[in-house]
Amino acid sequence: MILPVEKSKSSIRGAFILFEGCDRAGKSTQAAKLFESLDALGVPVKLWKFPDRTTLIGHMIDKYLKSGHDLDDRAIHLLFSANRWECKSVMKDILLDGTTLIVDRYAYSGVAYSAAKDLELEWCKSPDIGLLTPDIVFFMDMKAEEAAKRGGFGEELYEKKEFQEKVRDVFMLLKERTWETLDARKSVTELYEHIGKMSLKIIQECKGLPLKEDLWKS
Ligand code: DGP
Repeated sequence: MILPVEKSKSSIRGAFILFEGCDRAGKSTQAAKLFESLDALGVPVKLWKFPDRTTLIGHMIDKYLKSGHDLDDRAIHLLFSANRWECKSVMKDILLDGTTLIVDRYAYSGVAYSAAKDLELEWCKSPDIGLLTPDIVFFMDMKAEEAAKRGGFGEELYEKKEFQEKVRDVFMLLKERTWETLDARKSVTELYEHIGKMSLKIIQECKGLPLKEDLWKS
């Protein structure tokens, strides 16, 4: 008789690789490129994007971003955070299953965009305390005036030069040991060379390490 085998969790976990930065800095392009390259190498990998507009909370955020719907700044901040919390357990399972997760925006964007509206930094961080902690953050850095020259800038609510400059300033305050700041003006290929190498290194390093669920816990 063949007994059903319980799906065992691999002791080798995946890496949590995050891309952060202001609008039009090239995060999604690099995240997609990294996904394709790792997938082609046979590395188990998934791509995730925040805000995750596919969920109920994500639909509300999408409506807000597209219509400029009048919503209290703190209320929208909490919605963005709730959107990350509702995905936490699935993200955790993916990582513990040995799959690397490439994430396009996360809690750092949450804080940067809300603190740029003059909400207190510590208040902005608090709802995201205890989320999964990324193993590496590629911060795609670019001045707002450069980003504004790129296609599509200005289509959504936050895409105004002055506001983006404030967002960038807050990002700078959030930098941690795990951050790799990249000059987003460089070519896609040049940037990817570095990102690809660093990602393979971090995937190796994370294999035997426990998953961190201590974002901003002191
Ligand atoms: P994107 O789909 O990456 O272009 O993001 C849509 C917009 O939402 C963009 O202007 C950045 C902003 N954004 C992303 N995450 C958050 C967040 O957690 N909080 C706030 N307030 N804005 C965010």
